[in-house]
Amino acid sequence: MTKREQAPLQQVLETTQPRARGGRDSSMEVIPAVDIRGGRCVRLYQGDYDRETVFSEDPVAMARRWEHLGAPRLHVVDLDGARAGQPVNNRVIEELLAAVGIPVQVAGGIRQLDVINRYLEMGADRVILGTAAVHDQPLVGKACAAFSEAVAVAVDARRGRVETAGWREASGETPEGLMRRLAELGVPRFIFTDIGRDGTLRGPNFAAIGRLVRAFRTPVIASGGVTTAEHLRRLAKLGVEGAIVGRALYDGGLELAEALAAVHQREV
Ligand code: AMZ
Repeated sequence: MTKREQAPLQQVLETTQPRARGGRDSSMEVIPAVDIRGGRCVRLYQGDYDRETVFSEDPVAMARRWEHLGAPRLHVVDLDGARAGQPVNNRVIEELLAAVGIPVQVAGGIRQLDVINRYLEMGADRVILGTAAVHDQPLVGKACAAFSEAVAVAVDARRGRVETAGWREASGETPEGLMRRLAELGVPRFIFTDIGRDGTLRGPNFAAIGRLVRAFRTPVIASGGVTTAEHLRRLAKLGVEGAIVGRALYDGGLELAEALAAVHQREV
């Protein structure tokens, strides 16, 4: 008997029906980002490798801290890996995965099936494909067939065009165009980042996020510029599945407890 057959009816209904939009917002996940470069926990400004702020020498301790403070999941990016096209900070990510009990999604430099496999074996809950989703769609198809829900695709756009390879190459493709093709391949989840907002504390691109959520039945996690509790409430109303928060939690004055409370109002 499969897990779904054993699940209570309510749960089955929730997982098989399209998400309710506008209102059913208490389930949005607030996901702290742990971006790793040179073994340290950093934030970049608009993804620019020359505009880095180091927040900790110890990404594993940082991950533990977010878990301790109640994060339901973590978003871990190997920034060197995204630029190099292969994992670079995989040792520290392996340590991090061993050190926390909450689900962790891992991104950056994941361009081959065996790399996906290794991260999943290390305990990653999901692996995220960015560049490969633009340039190697057969890989995305194979990954989704082999690992289904453990795969997600990052759609990272600047001024409405998707970028790859550490956000240093423009693809010319629109997020909608890319997502349409990938949804057909069976991608179970998208993570949309507005690069121009990322690390800026300027607020998310609500218009673009709203359009994508309405256009696709595939769940969308929003990223880039999320700074206040009000931003999180608005994202929840748009119907996103989760919101990744980076700089705001590190130096933008947003407490994780406040962020979690903003989207779990019925539970506080
Ligand atoms: O900040 C950056 N320059 C950056 C970044 N955060 N470049 C890539 N990334 C992230 C993407 C995605 O999660 O948002 O790396 C991942 C994609 O990596 P790859 O190697 O699959 O393109």
